[in-house]
Amino acid sequence: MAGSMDQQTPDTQPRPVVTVLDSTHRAEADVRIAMYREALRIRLVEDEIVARYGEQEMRCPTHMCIGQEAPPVGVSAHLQPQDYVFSAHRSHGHYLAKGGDLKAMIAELYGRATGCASGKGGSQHLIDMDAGFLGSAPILASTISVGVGAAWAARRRGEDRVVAIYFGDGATEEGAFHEALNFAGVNRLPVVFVCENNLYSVHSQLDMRQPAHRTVKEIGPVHGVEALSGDGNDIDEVWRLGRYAVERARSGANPVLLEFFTYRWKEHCGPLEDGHLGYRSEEEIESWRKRCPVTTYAQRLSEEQVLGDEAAQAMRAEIDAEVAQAFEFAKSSPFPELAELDRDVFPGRGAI
Ligand SMILES: Cc1ncc(C[n+]2csc(CCOP(=O)(O)OP(=O)(O)O)c2C)c(N)n1
Ligand SMILES: [Mg+2]
Repeated sequence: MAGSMDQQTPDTQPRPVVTVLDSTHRAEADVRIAMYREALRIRLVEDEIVARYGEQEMRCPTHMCIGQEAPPVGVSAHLQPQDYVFSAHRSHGHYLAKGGDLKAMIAELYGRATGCASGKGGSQHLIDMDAGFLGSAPILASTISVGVGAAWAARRRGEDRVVAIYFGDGATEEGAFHEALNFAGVNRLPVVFVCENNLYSVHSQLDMRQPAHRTVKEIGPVHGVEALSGDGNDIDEVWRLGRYAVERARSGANPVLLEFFTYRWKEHCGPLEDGHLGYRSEEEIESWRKRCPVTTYAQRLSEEQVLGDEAAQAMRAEIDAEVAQAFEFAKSSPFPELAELDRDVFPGRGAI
């Protein structure tokens, strides 16, 4: 089956890959500053959602990515405008890092007509076709197979396009994940699978759900997908592994699975803290907070004299203004017309 498909595809000969995994390698200063800026921007957007969620004007379920800013920032730094990104329920960072429109995202959370899904999708259904963010959907692993399909289409059309697909550790327990990996591995599709392993699926620990001593990374090679893992709270490390993976994928050498260890600070869904629930300890939460991807990176850039205090403050003021404008835009936008209700919706049995 794989052989006959290969015969239909355009040239699939891998090109040489020049990137090496040198642990001392760092991005240029301007790229590191841009990555810090994007991580801070994601954090400040999330903080504002948290601050305003209780006003009950954002009525959609919302999964915060606070604490998990490094993977989207470090991977997207290597993506081109024509590349695609797919994501799942915890997708704000992925959308923003790929260049998704902030105003349209906030308007979507407020259910307004100016939202990126016309106000009908909410936080879990973000999309920005212009930015190459082809969408988030909360059915676990569903966008993994759609993303692999997009990579297959790109290959068949001879397009230079890498597809980055983000998902959590819980999604790796879905059959669709394994089928998608296998198909991408067999056909050497230009895909970077990015697993944000935050150790939990809702309130279940990883070691209650998956075999002891078998990491997510180890699933890659059995499906013909090269795999690497690293510190998902370290922007430089994510950048380094992301660079290797995107180049491997783009060259046609092979798809790559990246497993990044990171941590969600807030409750599974919503803006609150959840240490009192008892499924994880306050000590564990605190230990990860101390390794905040945004502040630790700010400190490193300051120590290495890449970013000075004044420039950092100016950057923050700029982002604060942008975030405030996005919320003003959302709140002053109209709700969708009633006629929007069944537009862009597939009619099923019993639909109006
Ligand atoms: C097929 C499917 N089963 C169950 C759910 C309910 N569900 C929503 S999020 C979630 C946990 C996902 O965990 P993970 O993939 O690790 O992502 P995280 O929330 O930790 O970022 C579950 C079980 C779902 N959305 N889809
Ligand atoms: Mg998880």
